[in-house]
Amino acid sequence: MISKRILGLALAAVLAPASFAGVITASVSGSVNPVTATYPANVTNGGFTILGNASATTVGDGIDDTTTWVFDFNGPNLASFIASAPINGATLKMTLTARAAGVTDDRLWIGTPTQGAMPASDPGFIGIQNTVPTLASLVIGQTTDVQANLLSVFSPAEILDYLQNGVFGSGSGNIPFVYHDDVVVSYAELTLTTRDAVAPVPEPATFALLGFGIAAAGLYRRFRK
Ligand SMILES: [Ca+2]
Ligand SMILES: [Ca+2]
Repeated sequence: MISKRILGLALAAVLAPASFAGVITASVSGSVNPVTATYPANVTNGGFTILGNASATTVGDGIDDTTTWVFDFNGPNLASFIASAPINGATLKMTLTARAAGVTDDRLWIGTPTQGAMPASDPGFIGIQNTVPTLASLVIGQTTDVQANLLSVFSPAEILDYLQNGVFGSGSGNIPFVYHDDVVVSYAELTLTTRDAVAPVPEPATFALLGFGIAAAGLYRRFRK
């Protein structure tokens, strides 16, 4: 019978490759049908905060809304990830439900709404229509997964700077986003990679490693006797 300690050693042997520093992911989730409120009240939709404005007072309906969120990368892998820079991949995935025809000129930027409602001159501004080719084909009322390569807009050094130092007072390890304005954002995920990124270990190999770990632990125990 394997003691808890030996099993722990075996699991550590299996988990060591998985704690690799070359990939970090942060995500935020919410409902595709948030509750609504009346401006100036905000709507909390899971990890998203939805802001309205004085000319379109229903907040949370996905029409002329400003949706904000923070990707929080703080955790045990952040320091080792930063040490493994330069960043060579920054993939943003979002689940969007289009609510109005104006979706085709929607915009997304890194920052906070306190920077202004739609800071087209902000260095962090992304013309999402240029980075998400599927945006122009979004169908009103339909929920669609879209993807953007942030390295087509930002340099690896800029992404690293945002990650290390925060953006507009967000604090290090945090990258805040703003989406404006004619969708409900129900999911957002940002995955950052460095050259050290490796493919996940397939399950059969994991089991093989687990077996190896248990065998190694057994040998170690026998050796100590
Ligand atoms: Ca609205
Ligand atoms: Ca729009």
